Amino acid sequence: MSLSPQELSAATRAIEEHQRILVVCHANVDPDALSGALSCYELFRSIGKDVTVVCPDSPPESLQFLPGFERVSEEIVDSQNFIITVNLAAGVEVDKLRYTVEDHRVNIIVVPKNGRILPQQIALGEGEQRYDLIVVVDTADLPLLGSVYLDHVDLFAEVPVLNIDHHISNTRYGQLQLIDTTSASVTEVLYHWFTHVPSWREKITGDLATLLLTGLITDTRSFQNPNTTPRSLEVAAELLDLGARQQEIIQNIYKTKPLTTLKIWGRALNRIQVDDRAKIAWSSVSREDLAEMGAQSREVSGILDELISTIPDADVHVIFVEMEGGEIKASMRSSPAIDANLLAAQLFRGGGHPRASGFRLPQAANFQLAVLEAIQKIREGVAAQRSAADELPASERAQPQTSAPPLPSRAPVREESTAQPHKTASSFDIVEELSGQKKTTKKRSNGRADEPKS
Ligand SMILES: [Mn+2]
Repeated sequence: MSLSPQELSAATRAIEEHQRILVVCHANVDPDALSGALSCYELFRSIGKDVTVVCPDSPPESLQFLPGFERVSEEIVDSQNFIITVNLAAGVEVDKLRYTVEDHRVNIIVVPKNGRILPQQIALGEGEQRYDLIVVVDTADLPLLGSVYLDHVDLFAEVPVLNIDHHISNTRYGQLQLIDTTSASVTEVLYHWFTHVPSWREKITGDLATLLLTGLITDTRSFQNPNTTPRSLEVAAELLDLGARQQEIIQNIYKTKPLTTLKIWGRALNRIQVDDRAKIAWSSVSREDLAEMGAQSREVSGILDELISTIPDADVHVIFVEMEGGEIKASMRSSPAIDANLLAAQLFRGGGHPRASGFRLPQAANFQLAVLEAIQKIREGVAAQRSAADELPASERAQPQTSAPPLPSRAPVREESTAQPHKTASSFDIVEELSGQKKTTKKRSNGRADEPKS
């Protein structure tokens, strides 16, 4: 679904009519979300708005090259003015105003030039909100903002929300929406919007073009993912014309990895195992591996993509990581022939999307043995799905990937949700779920403090 001129001009009007704009993006931030938020910062600032960018957790260092990175704060400061009004009687003027703070009391001292001020002349009231518009980028649903939303539900209820996204799973929250599910990245949506307004188009600097191109490159995985459309390629070309620094993006996103990350990837790739008959490929990283390489479990994120590109023939790819605390975390991707969400849910009470899911296993005395037991279960689950599919008429079987419409990648995923309906997702949807054991889920209603990816 593309954007209508009405939607575009309603969003433009919202920006023009508001002054104090809060821009937020989802927890476990990815490059598209962050560069989308910073693109909004750049553009809204250039037309004279007060803009605050909040990202619920600290963005990865690899994104430090993004123009405006240092502007991002982690928390919303929603302190509000409290106003004490003194209604002056006719002819009374104020001479001096001072205040003192002592013992948790604020004393405001108003000295009139003449006449008197009586207690009944005083009125109290709340000042205006610190923000008058919230712009949410790349986020399919408000709870995916993590603490930024959960700790400030009132703010989101009181201030109008503009919801800008490209995920098919977007719940269409907010008073205004710019949702284009045919766009490969949220920055592609932003590009259409920014260039639709002639006076804004002129404001697209090399920095802004670089931000917009970053989201497009990363969400299409350098134009490799099936969500890449002819239009995305055109947008990329136009952004280069506008001065986007493509080499800088590639260098920072793809060519710069800490040595510890390379070492732990090497260990995991070295340990790939393949069951040719069941078409399952897996690898594992133990606590000892992490300690030996001086790596952290979140650095394992991204290996799954390597696994998929290394062994494209498998129907199921799984990576097991023994977390620092001993619990085992597994991430799984599947070809269209297998429902990864069903496997995770039925076998391990995990969940996710049909093509990308995750689950957890309790701490085990023998990590490798626990992995092999899990693989055995997956083997049985895969066999059960295949025989069920064989009983279906051909028309109801899973369609091959080539016939699927282009999908936005990297939906912020509620990986273990059971209440959510299955949503469509590309096979690259949850690249970062391995790093997702952060604080952002602390208030989840199901109380699983360690649940990944809010
Ligand atoms: Mn995105």
